[in-house]
Amino acid sequence: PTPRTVLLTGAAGGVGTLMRELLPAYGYELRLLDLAPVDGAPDAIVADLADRKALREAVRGVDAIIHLAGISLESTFEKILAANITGLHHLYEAAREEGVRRIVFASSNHAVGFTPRPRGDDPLIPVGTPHRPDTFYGLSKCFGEDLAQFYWDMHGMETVSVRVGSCFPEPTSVRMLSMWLSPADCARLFHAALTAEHVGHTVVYGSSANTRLWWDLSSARALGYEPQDDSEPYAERLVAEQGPLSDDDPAAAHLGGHFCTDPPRWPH
Ligand code: NAI
Ligand code: 15L
Repeated sequence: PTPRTVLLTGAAGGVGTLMRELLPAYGYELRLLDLAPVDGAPDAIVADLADRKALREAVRGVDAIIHLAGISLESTFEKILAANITGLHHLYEAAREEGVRRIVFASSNHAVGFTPRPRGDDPLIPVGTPHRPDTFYGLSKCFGEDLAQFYWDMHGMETVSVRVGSCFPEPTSVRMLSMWLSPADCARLFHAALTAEHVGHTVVYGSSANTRLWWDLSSARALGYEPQDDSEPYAERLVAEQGPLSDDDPAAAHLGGHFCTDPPRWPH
Protein backbone atom coordinates (compact mmCIF):
# COMPACT_ATOMS: atom_id res chain seq x y z
CA PRO A 1 0.00 0.00 0.00
CA THR A 2 1.12 3.55 -0.71
CA PRO A 3 2.55 5.16 2.41
CA ARG A 4 0.66 8.18 3.58
CA THR A 5 2.33 9.56 6.68
CA VAL A 6 6.04 10.06 6.13
CA LEU A 7 8.64 11.30 8.59
CA LEU A 8 11.01 13.70 6.82
CA THR A 9 14.22 14.11 8.82
CA GLY A 10 16.56 16.97 7.99
CA ALA A 11 13.48 19.02 7.13
CA ALA A 12 15.23 22.34 7.82
CA GLY A 13 18.04 21.63 5.35
CA GLY A 14 18.36 22.41 1.67
CA VAL A 15 16.81 19.22 0.29
CA GLY A 16 14.35 19.01 3.18
CA THR A 17 13.05 22.50 2.43
CA LEU A 18 12.58 21.63 -1.25
CA MET A 19 10.83 18.34 -0.41
CA ARG A 20 8.50 20.02 2.09
CA GLU A 21 7.23 22.06 -0.82
CA LEU A 22 7.03 19.29 -3.41
CA LEU A 23 6.06 16.04 -1.68
CA PRO A 24 2.60 17.00 -0.35
CA ALA A 25 1.37 17.12 -3.98
CA TYR A 26 1.94 13.35 -4.09
CA GLY A 27 -0.54 12.93 -1.26
CA TYR A 28 1.90 12.51 1.62
CA GLU A 29 1.33 13.89 5.06
CA LEU A 30 4.74 14.92 6.26
CA ARG A 31 5.92 14.84 9.83
CA LEU A 32 9.05 16.97 10.09
CA LEU A 33 12.16 16.54 12.24
CA ASP A 34 15.42 18.45 12.44
CA LEU A 35 18.00 19.58 14.96
CA ALA A 36 17.20 23.12 13.88
CA PRO A 37 13.73 24.68 13.99
CA VAL A 38 11.96 24.39 10.65
CA ASP A 39 10.91 27.76 9.20
CA GLY A 40 7.17 28.14 9.01
CA ALA A 41 6.52 24.75 10.63
CA PRO A 42 5.91 25.23 14.36
CA ASP A 43 4.81 21.58 14.68
CA ALA A 44 8.13 20.22 13.45
CA ILE A 45 9.95 18.02 15.94
CA VAL A 46 13.20 19.64 17.03
CA ALA A 47 15.44 16.75 18.03
CA ASP A 48 18.97 15.44 17.70
CA LEU A 49 19.58 12.01 16.18
CA ALA A 50 21.41 11.34 19.46
CA ASP A 51 18.06 11.40 21.30
CA ARG A 52 16.69 7.87 21.06
CA LYS A 53 13.54 8.63 23.00
CA ALA A 54 12.63 11.54 20.73
CA LEU A 55 13.29 9.41 17.65
CA ARG A 56 11.08 6.63 18.90
CA GLU A 57 8.22 9.08 19.39
CA ALA A 58 8.93 10.71 16.04
CA VAL A 59 8.64 7.47 14.06
CA ARG A 60 5.59 6.17 15.94
CA GLY A 61 2.69 5.70 13.55
CA VAL A 62 4.42 6.76 10.32
CA ASP A 63 4.25 4.54 7.24
CA ALA A 64 7.73 5.41 6.01
CA ILE A 65 10.74 7.64 6.62
CA ILE A 66 12.78 9.84 4.30
CA HIS A 67 16.06 10.25 6.15
CA LEU A 68 17.97 13.37 5.16
CA ALA A 69 19.24 14.53 8.56
CA GLY A 70 22.93 14.45 9.29
CA ILE A 71 26.19 16.12 8.44
CA SER A 72 26.15 16.76 4.70
CA LEU A 73 29.77 17.83 4.14
CA GLU A 74 33.18 16.81 5.47
CA SER A 75 33.80 17.16 9.19
CA THR A 76 35.81 15.55 11.97
CA PHE A 77 35.45 11.81 12.27
CA GLU A 78 33.96 12.25 15.74
CA LYS A 79 31.15 14.53 14.54
CA ILE A 80 30.40 12.31 11.55
CA LEU A 81 30.38 9.28 13.83
CA ALA A 82 27.80 10.84 16.13
CA ALA A 83 25.38 12.20 13.52
CA ASN A 84 25.71 9.92 10.51
CA ILE A 85 26.68 6.58 12.02
CA THR A 86 25.38 6.41 15.60
CA GLY A 87 22.47 8.67 14.65
CA LEU A 88 21.54 6.43 11.74
CA HIS A 89 21.64 3.39 13.98
CA HIS A 90 19.31 5.14 16.42
CA LEU A 91 16.88 5.93 13.62
CA TYR A 92 16.79 2.35 12.33
CA GLU A 93 16.37 0.98 15.83
CA ALA A 94 13.48 3.36 16.46
CA ALA A 95 11.92 2.30 13.13
CA ARG A 96 12.38 -1.38 13.98
CA GLU A 97 10.84 -0.96 17.42
CA GLU A 98 7.85 0.92 15.99
CA GLY A 99 7.36 -1.36 12.98
CA VAL A 100 8.20 1.14 10.21
CA ARG A 101 8.85 -0.97 7.11
CA ARG A 102 10.28 1.44 4.52
CA ILE A 103 13.09 3.99 4.66
CA VAL A 104 14.51 6.18 1.93
CA PHE A 105 18.10 6.91 2.89
CA ALA A 106 19.96 9.89 1.42
CA SER A 107 23.30 8.34 0.57
CA SER A 108 25.67 10.33 -1.62
CA ASN A 109 27.84 10.27 -4.69
CA HIS A 110 30.68 10.64 -2.17
CA ALA A 111 30.26 6.98 -1.15
CA VAL A 112 31.86 6.26 -4.53
CA GLY A 113 33.61 9.62 -4.88
CA PHE A 114 37.04 8.25 -5.78
CA THR A 115 35.62 6.37 -8.76
CA PRO A 116 37.22 7.86 -11.89
CA ARG A 117 34.68 9.85 -13.86
CA PRO A 118 33.85 8.36 -17.25
CA ARG A 119 35.52 10.03 -20.21
CA GLY A 120 34.78 9.74 -23.90
CA ASP A 121 33.02 6.47 -24.64
CA ASP A 122 33.60 4.98 -21.16
CA PRO A 123 30.55 3.15 -19.84
CA LEU A 124 28.32 4.74 -17.21
CA ILE A 125 29.21 3.87 -13.60
CA PRO A 126 26.99 1.00 -12.39
CA VAL A 127 25.46 0.91 -8.89
CA GLY A 128 27.52 -2.21 -8.22
CA THR A 129 30.79 -0.31 -8.46
CA PRO A 130 32.83 -0.78 -5.27
CA HIS A 131 32.57 1.78 -2.49
CA ARG A 132 35.34 4.35 -2.84
CA PRO A 133 34.53 7.06 -0.30
CA ASP A 134 36.29 10.37 -0.74
CA THR A 135 35.83 11.73 2.81
CA PHE A 136 34.81 10.60 6.31
CA TYR A 137 31.44 11.94 5.17
CA GLY A 138 31.40 9.57 2.17
CA LEU A 139 32.59 6.76 4.43
CA SER A 140 29.56 7.33 6.67
CA LYS A 141 27.30 6.94 3.63
CA CYS A 142 29.02 3.61 2.81
CA PHE A 143 28.24 2.53 6.37
CA GLY A 144 24.66 3.70 5.95
CA GLU A 145 24.18 1.58 2.84
CA ASP A 146 25.59 -1.46 4.66
CA LEU A 147 23.40 -0.78 7.67
CA ALA A 148 20.38 -0.64 5.38
CA GLN A 149 21.34 -3.96 3.79
CA PHE A 150 21.73 -5.50 7.26
CA TYR A 151 18.33 -4.29 8.47
CA TRP A 152 16.77 -5.82 5.36
CA ASP A 153 18.53 -9.16 5.72
CA MET A 154 18.10 -9.39 9.47
CA HIS A 155 14.81 -7.59 10.11
CA GLY A 156 13.01 -7.37 6.76
CA MET A 157 12.99 -3.57 6.82
CA GLU A 158 13.19 -2.12 3.32
CA THR A 159 15.45 0.75 2.24
CA VAL A 160 16.13 2.54 -0.97
CA SER A 161 19.59 4.10 -0.66
CA VAL A 162 19.68 7.07 -3.01
CA ARG A 163 23.21 8.15 -3.92
CA VAL A 164 22.21 11.74 -4.46
CA GLY A 165 24.29 13.68 -6.97
CA SER A 166 23.75 17.42 -6.48
CA CYS A 167 20.24 18.42 -5.50
CA PHE A 168 19.91 22.18 -5.71
CA PRO A 169 17.46 24.47 -7.51
CA GLU A 170 19.97 24.87 -10.36
CA PRO A 171 23.35 23.39 -11.26
CA THR A 172 26.12 25.86 -10.35
CA SER A 173 29.25 24.12 -11.66
CA VAL A 174 30.36 22.19 -14.72
CA ARG A 175 30.63 19.04 -12.59
CA MET A 176 27.02 19.50 -11.53
CA LEU A 177 25.93 19.28 -15.16
CA SER A 178 26.61 15.56 -14.73
CA MET A 179 25.43 15.29 -11.13
CA TRP A 180 22.36 17.50 -11.01
CA LEU A 181 19.16 16.18 -9.46
CA SER A 182 16.48 18.80 -10.01
CA PRO A 183 14.18 19.31 -7.03
CA ALA A 184 11.20 18.08 -9.07
CA ASP A 185 13.08 14.93 -10.10
CA CYS A 186 14.18 14.43 -6.48
CA ALA A 187 10.52 14.40 -5.45
CA ARG A 188 9.74 11.97 -8.30
CA LEU A 189 12.56 9.70 -7.20
CA PHE A 190 11.59 9.77 -3.52
CA HIS A 191 7.98 9.05 -4.50
CA ALA A 192 9.13 6.06 -6.58
CA ALA A 193 11.31 4.87 -3.70
CA LEU A 194 8.37 5.10 -1.29
CA THR A 195 5.88 3.30 -3.53
CA ALA A 196 7.80 0.65 -5.53
CA GLU A 197 7.05 -2.88 -4.40
CA HIS A 198 9.60 -5.34 -3.04
CA VAL A 199 12.67 -3.12 -2.93
CA GLY A 200 14.51 -5.09 -0.23
CA HIS A 201 17.61 -2.96 -0.08
CA THR A 202 18.03 -1.21 -3.41
CA VAL A 203 20.82 1.25 -4.24
CA VAL A 204 20.10 3.87 -6.88
CA TYR A 205 21.85 6.90 -8.26
CA GLY A 206 19.93 10.13 -7.83
CA SER A 207 20.15 12.56 -10.71
CA SER A 208 18.08 14.00 -13.49
CA ALA A 209 18.26 12.71 -17.06
CA ASN A 210 21.34 14.83 -17.71
CA THR A 211 22.89 14.77 -21.16
CA ARG A 212 26.31 14.61 -19.44
CA LEU A 213 25.34 11.83 -17.03
CA TRP A 214 28.21 9.82 -15.50
CA TRP A 215 26.23 7.04 -13.89
CA ASP A 216 23.60 4.46 -14.65
CA LEU A 217 20.04 5.34 -13.65
CA SER A 218 18.59 1.92 -14.51
CA SER A 219 18.04 0.77 -10.90
CA ALA A 220 16.24 4.05 -10.20
CA ARG A 221 14.13 3.65 -13.34
CA ALA A 222 13.30 0.10 -12.26
CA LEU A 223 11.54 1.63 -9.23
CA GLY A 224 9.33 3.61 -11.61
CA TYR A 225 11.41 6.81 -11.58
CA GLU A 226 11.08 8.75 -14.81
CA PRO A 227 13.29 11.83 -14.65
CA GLN A 228 11.94 14.83 -16.56
CA ASP A 229 14.81 17.31 -16.27
CA ASP A 230 18.22 17.73 -17.88
CA SER A 231 20.96 20.17 -16.84
CA GLU A 232 21.98 20.81 -20.45
CA PRO A 233 20.22 24.19 -20.81
CA TYR A 234 22.66 25.48 -18.14
CA ALA A 235 25.73 24.07 -19.88
CA GLU A 236 26.65 26.84 -22.25
CA ARG A 237 26.71 29.50 -19.56
CA LEU A 238 28.52 27.37 -16.94
CA VAL A 239 31.18 26.17 -19.39
CA ALA A 240 31.70 29.74 -20.65
CA GLU A 241 32.12 30.99 -17.07
CA GLN A 242 34.18 28.14 -15.64
CA GLY A 243 35.77 26.37 -18.61
CA PRO A 244 35.30 22.68 -19.41
CA LEU A 245 36.40 19.97 -16.95
CA SER A 246 40.14 19.65 -17.39
CA ASP A 247 41.74 16.28 -18.12
CA ASP A 248 44.70 17.19 -15.89
CA ASP A 249 42.90 18.70 -12.90
CA PRO A 250 42.86 16.23 -9.96
CA ALA A 251 39.72 17.99 -8.66
CA ALA A 252 37.92 16.96 -11.86
CA ALA A 253 39.24 13.42 -12.12
CA HIS A 254 36.70 11.57 -9.98
CA LEU A 255 32.95 11.44 -9.40
CA GLY A 256 33.44 13.23 -6.09
CA GLY A 257 35.13 16.20 -7.78
CA HIS A 258 36.70 18.65 -5.34
CA PHE A 259 35.71 16.46 -2.37
CA CYS A 260 38.67 14.31 -3.45
CA THR A 261 41.13 17.18 -3.15
CA ASP A 262 39.72 19.91 -0.93
CA PRO A 263 36.39 18.86 0.60
CA PRO A 264 34.01 21.57 1.77
CA ARG A 265 33.66 21.47 5.53
CA TRP A 266 30.60 21.35 7.73
CA PRO A 267 30.45 24.79 9.34
CA HIS A 268 28.96 23.89 12.71
P1 NAI B 1 21.74 20.11 4.79
O1 NAI B 1 23.03 20.18 5.52
O2 NAI B 1 21.19 21.35 4.16
O3 NAI B 1 20.61 19.50 5.74
C1 NAI B 1 20.88 18.52 6.70
C2 NAI B 1 19.97 18.78 7.87
O4 NAI B 1 20.23 17.79 8.86
C3 NAI B 1 20.18 20.15 8.53
O5 NAI B 1 18.96 20.88 8.56
C4 NAI B 1 20.68 19.82 9.92
O6 NAI B 1 20.19 20.70 10.93
C5 NAI B 1 20.15 18.40 10.13
N1 NAI B 1 20.97 17.67 11.07
C6 NAI B 1 22.32 17.59 11.11
N2 NAI B 1 22.72 16.87 12.17
C7 NAI B 1 21.59 16.46 12.79
C8 NAI B 1 21.34 15.69 13.96
N3 NAI B 1 22.36 15.19 14.69
N4 NAI B 1 20.07 15.47 14.33
C9 NAI B 1 19.04 16.00 13.62
N5 NAI B 1 19.21 16.73 12.50
C10 NAI B 1 20.47 16.97 12.11
O7 NAI B 1 21.92 18.96 3.70
P2 NAI B 1 21.10 18.72 2.36
O8 NAI B 1 21.87 19.29 1.24
O9 NAI B 1 19.70 19.12 2.55
O10 NAI B 1 21.20 17.15 2.25
C11 NAI B 1 20.23 16.31 2.84
C12 NAI B 1 20.76 14.88 2.88
O11 NAI B 1 21.06 14.47 1.56
C13 NAI B 1 22.03 14.72 3.70
O12 NAI B 1 22.01 13.47 4.35
C14 NAI B 1 23.12 14.73 2.64
O13 NAI B 1 24.25 14.01 3.07
C15 NAI B 1 22.42 14.06 1.48
N6 NAI B 1 22.96 14.50 0.20
C16 NAI B 1 22.67 15.75 -0.29
C17 NAI B 1 23.15 16.13 -1.51
C18 NAI B 1 22.78 17.45 -2.13
O14 NAI B 1 23.09 17.64 -3.30
N7 NAI B 1 22.14 18.36 -1.44
C19 NAI B 1 24.03 15.25 -2.31
C20 NAI B 1 24.27 13.97 -1.69
C21 NAI B 1 23.74 13.62 -0.49
C1 15L C 1 26.91 16.00 -1.18
O1 15L C 1 26.92 14.87 -0.70
C2 15L C 1 26.63 17.18 -0.35
O2 15L C 1 25.76 16.91 0.73
C3 15L C 1 26.06 18.34 -1.17
O3 15L C 1 26.12 19.54 -0.39
C4 15L C 1 26.84 18.54 -2.47
O4 15L C 1 28.14 18.94 -2.17
C5 15L C 1 26.87 17.23 -3.26
O5 15L C 1 27.29 16.15 -2.47
C6 15L C 1 27.77 17.30 -4.49
O6 15L C 1 28.61 16.43 -4.67
O7 15L C 1 27.58 18.24 -5.29
